[in-house]
Amino acid sequence: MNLGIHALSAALLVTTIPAGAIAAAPATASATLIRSDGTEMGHANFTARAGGVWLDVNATGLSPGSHGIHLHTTGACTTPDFVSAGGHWNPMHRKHGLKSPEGPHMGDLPNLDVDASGKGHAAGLIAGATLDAGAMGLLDADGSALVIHAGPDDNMTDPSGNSGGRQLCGVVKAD
Ligand SMILES: [Cu+2]
Repeated sequence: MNLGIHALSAALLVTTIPAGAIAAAPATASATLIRSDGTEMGHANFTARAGGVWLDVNATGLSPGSHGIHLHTTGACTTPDFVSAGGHWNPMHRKHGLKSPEGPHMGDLPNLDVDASGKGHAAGLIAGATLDAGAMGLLDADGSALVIHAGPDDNMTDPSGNSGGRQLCGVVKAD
């Protein structure tokens, strides 16, 4: 009989804990954007949500106009050229370009609009991405990086959209 009473007590205990108290906090990550000399020029926040990862990015010191912006496959931003970040993050093995019938890369994002003061802000959902080390995770073994380019992405040309050199780079790091 004692065993039965203990089992019942345990069941009641579990059911009386509010659901919110045992739910994990939303996973977040961030990236500090640096330019070729290592100076900080912006910040990005990543938040896990249903259906993907929400990205919110603020950057400065860019030329006014449209700039390619992507998630790249390696979490390394070695100055001055940021080639260390590798190619676009592409876990689905598709071609580059939001307008490409064979695309896009998971890391392809809409061009960043930069105002006359050199500042740009963008926010949106990276559908299907996760903030973990899984197959669709931005925090896999070699990480990932957010890169902003000198020119606009034509949303078509594989593998990089002809968006020019890499101006800002930030390694995605779990908060
Ligand atoms: Cu890029």
